[in-house]
Amino acid sequence: MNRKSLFAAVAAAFIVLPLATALAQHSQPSGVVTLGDLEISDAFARATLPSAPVGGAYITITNKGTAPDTLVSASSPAAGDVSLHSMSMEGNVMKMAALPHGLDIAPGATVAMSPSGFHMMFEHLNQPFVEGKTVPVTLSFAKAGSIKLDIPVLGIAATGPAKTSAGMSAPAMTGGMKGMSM
Ligand SMILES: [Cu+2]
Repeated sequence: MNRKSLFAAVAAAFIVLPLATALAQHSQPSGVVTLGDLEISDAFARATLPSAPVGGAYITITNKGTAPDTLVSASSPAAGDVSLHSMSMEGNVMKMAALPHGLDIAPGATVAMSPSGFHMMFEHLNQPFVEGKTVPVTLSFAKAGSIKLDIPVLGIAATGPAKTSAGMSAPAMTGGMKGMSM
């Protein structure tokens, strides 16, 4: 190898390495996942107490396309039933309701689930959600189709995905699910 081709090889290594790192980050569960025109990001679930019958998980969906789409359903081998819920304050009480037609994502819109808003509700858990583990979930969209995610489980009072800013917390929900009525 002469000096010129050695230089080329070293230069190539420096160009390729950052690219490989970027690709590796792209496929991590906490990163952005693309499904058709949709980008799914910021997935997290809350750890549950050993005897808790329900758990919650949250994702952010961005519709980069020009047509509306709908998250129709979610399912998981970790729970007997997964449903899509909304949450709203009624006086001092959190009211939770199933979304009868699923969760709409308008073209260009970003819908961020959170413990104080839209969420995926896991009922009849087969086992507790353990911090540091993941929960497998299959999401079905009306247009984009289906995708399986492994959602990272954070702390029992997590209010946002890992590395989120402190200002993103939801003060109304601190202290767990107290004051919530179905
Ligand atoms: Cu719920």
